[in-house]
Amino acid sequence: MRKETSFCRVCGAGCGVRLTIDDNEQIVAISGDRDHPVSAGYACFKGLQAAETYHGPARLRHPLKRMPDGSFVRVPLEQALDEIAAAVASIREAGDDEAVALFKGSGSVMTTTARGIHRDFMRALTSRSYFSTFTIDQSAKQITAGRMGAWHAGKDHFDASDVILLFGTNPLVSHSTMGLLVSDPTKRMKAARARGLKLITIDPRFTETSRYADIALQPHAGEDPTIAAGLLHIILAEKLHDQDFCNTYVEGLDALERAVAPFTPAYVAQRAGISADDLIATARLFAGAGKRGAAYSGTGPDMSPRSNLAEHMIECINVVCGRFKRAGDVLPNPELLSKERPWFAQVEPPTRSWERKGPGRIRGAGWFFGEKLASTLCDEILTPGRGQVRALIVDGGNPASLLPDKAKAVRALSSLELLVVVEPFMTNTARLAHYILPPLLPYERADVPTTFEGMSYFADGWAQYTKAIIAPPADSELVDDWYVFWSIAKRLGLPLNYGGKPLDMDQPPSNESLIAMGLEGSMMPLEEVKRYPSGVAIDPADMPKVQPCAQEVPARFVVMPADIAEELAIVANEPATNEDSPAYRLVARRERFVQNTVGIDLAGVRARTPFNPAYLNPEDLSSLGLATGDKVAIASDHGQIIAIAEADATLRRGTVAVSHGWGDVNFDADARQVGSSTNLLIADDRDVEPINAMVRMSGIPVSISGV
Ligand SMILES: Nc1nc2c(c(=O)[nH]1)N[C@H]1C(S)=C(S)[C@@H](COP(=O)(O)OP(=O)(O)OC[C@H]3O[C@@H](n4cnc5c(=O)[nH]c(N)nc54)[C@H](O)[C@@H]3O)O[C@H]1N2
Ligand SMILES: Nc1nc2c(c(=O)[nH]1)N[C@H]1C(S)=C(S)[C@@H](COP(=O)(O)OP(=O)(O)OC[C@H]3O[C@@H](n4cnc5c(=O)[nH]c(N)nc54)[C@H](O)[C@@H]3O)O[C@H]1N2
Ligand code: SF4
Ligand SMILES: [Mo]
Repeated sequence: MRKETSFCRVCGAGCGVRLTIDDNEQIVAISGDRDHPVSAGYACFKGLQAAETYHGPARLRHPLKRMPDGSFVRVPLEQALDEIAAAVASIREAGDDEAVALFKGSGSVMTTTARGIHRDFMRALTSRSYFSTFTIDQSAKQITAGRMGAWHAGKDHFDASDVILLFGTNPLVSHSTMGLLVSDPTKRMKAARARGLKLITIDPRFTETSRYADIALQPHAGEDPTIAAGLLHIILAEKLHDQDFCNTYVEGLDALERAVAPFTPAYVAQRAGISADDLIATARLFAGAGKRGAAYSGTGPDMSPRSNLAEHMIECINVVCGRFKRAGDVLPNPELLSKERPWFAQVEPPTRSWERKGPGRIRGAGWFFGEKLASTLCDEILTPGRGQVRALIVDGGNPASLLPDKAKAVRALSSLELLVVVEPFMTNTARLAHYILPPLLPYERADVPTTFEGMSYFADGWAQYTKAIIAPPADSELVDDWYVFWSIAKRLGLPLNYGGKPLDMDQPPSNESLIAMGLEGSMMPLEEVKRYPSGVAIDPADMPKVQPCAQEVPARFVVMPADIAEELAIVANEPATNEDSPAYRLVARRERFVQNTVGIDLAGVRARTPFNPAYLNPEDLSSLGLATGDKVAIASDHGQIIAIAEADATLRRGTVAVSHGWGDVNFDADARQVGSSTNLLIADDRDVEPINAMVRMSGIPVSISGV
């Protein structure tokens, strides 16, 4: 029996953990590590499922190959890689490099060496067919930065905030609001409230986070552009904005003021189904001289219709109020494992990088931050012609369950000439694969926490290194994710870089050497990080101070570019009605016990949450003549699903909340056994946003009936 220290990698929070491991290399206990500088003993339900994840019957332990009759047989790793490389080579022989694609899922984001090799692998193949979950998540944020500009030093820090405004994010459950609340969010929120933080949540649901709010608006889903425009209307009319900041850093304030003029409190209240007084109170609580603290958003606005517009208008609130770190402010959360960089009190001007790329082959959709758009993947596979995706490698993702239009996703993935899935479980996607290569799981390999190239994901500056603390199961043949890519490149005779630096293609590198390569020049050197097994926080004396604007002529935020003005005008001309037909809007939400589809296969998880219910306000439920546990049919203009109803008084009426990722590839399977898939309700080729082709994954009009 021994004790080991590491950090959890089920989600990006990276909580410190202590594991007790017996002489058979079995995890017998896991708990939060009290010595961790950030999580300080906290760990959530998902992270505590490690024993079953690593040693339970659902885990795949050998590479598998699908036979013509659909069954899977074990195949030695090197043979699988030989066959995969040969299939890739034969597809490339037609001279179309784009035919080989990669889908990066969230299950490889927390693996430093996997994340580090994906783009280099695609460069080696000279294929731009790189897809990830980024473009079915919150890429509206990057579009906003690309159209409006971004503040180099970032928003006001949580700890220095007087007030925080949250649009459609529930960090107390999701542990994931960028730079705001990640690990141990409830304790942190309580501490902030105790020191006087004011909190506003805007969410059709009175969420776990709303319990700490001074104001919790519960609007109709999909009205964030209206609500944000309404708040701007009040802020500018009542002169609650920061005029000095705007004078220096904002271009188009007058145009913004004119554009939000139609969004009167009465109009917004009517549309969003909230009270005008509450909207005014929200603007007054958030804005005003001398206050610090920013507006944040999550998947709510970024998945609903007009997500890019919503995100732009939300960020405009921060801009007109100047809620950014200013020169001389301390920046408590630099990424210690990224290269040290200065932070400036200045605007990074808009780049509109996507406009230089030209349209792609599906529906004229373009490229976005070096990626093709996830909502076009199915048609990239199904549409013949040059560039058609014929081979796909999925690393740590479950696109069969998580792409919009699940029926089409299953059809597309099933039609591939080669589907390789690097995946520890028999997921819906794995079932469709020609080869499944199960990876080592986090505690079986060395790692460092996720960094996002200098962006501050965490609310704190901290770092940790973990060695592999547990041996892989006896009689298993597992693979490091990066090794799959190295091995294929080697067999194809293609030189491979890692983080831009060439790799030895004769001898495989070690995981450790790749980690060291990735961290060259990091703010905190790897050797120093290794001295602290429980992790290390930045010394307050080393926290960087934001430097004054270094631009000769300060760049400005462009708050009302032509495309935004045009879209906002369309919204302003829509009638102020909230009479929905069909009667309900389906919203996306996260569940406490699973991380997307991670955990769905575990008995310990199923005991807590056997399926994903359709949550409805109890009054809606009784007006439908239904009760908790009844089957309901939910129909959109694209499809219909059967779900199990559950009363939830936290939802506003007219809203049905269902989490994503559940359901089988057999669409007739019993919802009580397998849950229900909202992606059967979502089209991937209409109701899409400009630029990122983001689909409508929340705020979906649906009708509901008993079955
Ligand atoms: N436990 C758990 N944690 C997770 C995940 C998980 O599956 N489970 N998933 C991870 C992933 S991949 C991500 S991207 C993050 C997401 O992190 P968050 O964005 O914080 O996700 P949610 O907790 O679903 O919060 C979104 C909220 O938006 C609300 N909402 C829905 N539609 C609208 C709308 O139109 N407008 C407004 N204002 N609100 C709306 C929902 O009611 C919900 O409360 O969470 C991560 N963390
Ligand atoms: N309708 C609807 N669709 C959605 C969403 C929604 O809210 N509604 N949310 C969207 C969002 S925000 C996201 S991020 C995506 C998520 O989409 P995905 O990232 O595709 O989904 P996950 O279920 O997180 O998949 C992670 C996979 O990685 C595997 N895995 C776990 N650990 C490891 C590891 O160490 N190595 C490897 N190789 N694999 C590992 C897991 O078993 C799992 O199958 O879904 C999107 N789709
Ligand atoms: S919050 Fe995330 S990192 Fe922390 S224990 Fe839970 S799953 Fe693991
Ligand atoms: Mo996500």
